[in-house]
Amino acid sequence: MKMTFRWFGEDDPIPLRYVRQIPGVSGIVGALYDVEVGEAWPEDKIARLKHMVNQAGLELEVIESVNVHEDIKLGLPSRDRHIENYLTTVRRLAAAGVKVICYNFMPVFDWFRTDLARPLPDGSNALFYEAAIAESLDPQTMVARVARESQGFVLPGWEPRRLAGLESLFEAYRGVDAEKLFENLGAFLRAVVPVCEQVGIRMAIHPDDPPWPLFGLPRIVNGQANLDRVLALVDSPANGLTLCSGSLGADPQNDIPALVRRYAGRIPFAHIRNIRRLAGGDFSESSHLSSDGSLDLFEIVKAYHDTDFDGYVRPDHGRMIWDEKGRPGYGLYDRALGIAYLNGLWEACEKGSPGRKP
Ligand SMILES: [Mn+2]
Repeated sequence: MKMTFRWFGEDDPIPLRYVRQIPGVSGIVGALYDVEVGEAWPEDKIARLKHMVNQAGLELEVIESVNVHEDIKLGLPSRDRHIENYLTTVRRLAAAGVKVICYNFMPVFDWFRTDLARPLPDGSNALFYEAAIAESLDPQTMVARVARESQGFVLPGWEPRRLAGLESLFEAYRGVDAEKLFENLGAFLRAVVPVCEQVGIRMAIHPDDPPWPLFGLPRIVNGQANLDRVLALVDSPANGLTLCSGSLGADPQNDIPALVRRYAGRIPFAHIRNIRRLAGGDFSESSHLSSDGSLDLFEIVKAYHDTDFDGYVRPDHGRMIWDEKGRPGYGLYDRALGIAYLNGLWEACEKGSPGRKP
């Protein structure tokens, strides 16, 4: 297991030297945030990011995300040009030493919450999903709400550029149901995975978050049956999952330790965090501690350990604690606490296993 930490580049309020001081962290999960989705990532910008990260004593082996242009998800004729650009980016990232590319295939919206700073009983705050609000608001209002609550930061997946022309995007998705979306994902993977195999990159699709349809848009990366299908689209280790416990775990049907065991060998990247499921489909993000949420983090880490997981891990999101100001979900303190806890669980698994190395 290689422990990593997501970092948003030079405008991230968390300096890399702080990240370097979190015990056990070997690398950054990074991205270029100033390249238009669908364009090829320039070599000099990749090199600059890598240099910054390496200078801090950290590795840059995981990219989250290289976003997929909506034309590819929609299956428009213009997708070919965007896929070509995607392949150029894949080759350039491989040349820079990147091993895993996380991406998602969610129409229009990326992850979705109704509150970015819902107070918790201990005085901290966290991302929160309230089903009644999600079901009653229109997409435009929702986008405005997220922008208002984001503390002045641009949130990954909610870049204003990406959400420009929301109405025409919704219009374009009218004819795209889950089957069509699967078809379009298949076409994308059949083009991208062979190149990844050649250059030593593993693609890792992030589940839909939350794992159910929103605003009438289809979602197809949300549970065992569909994950089986995604992996079967191209049967290769280079077609893998970012197994996100918090995203999939919002649906009580998803048994995370069982999914970890089922997909062993096809999980190059693990997001491990907890959530607390509430009545009516609501859920709150929580600290990583098992007793603070609905997921058993020990059983999840044990499933990775039992299946000889040797991929990358990140603590995904954290709460905002100790009056920290930052990107919702992406403060330093609670993510660092999450890492310390995951390290502890992993060490306990190592030393508790019979036949462990001395
Ligand atoms: Mn995640």
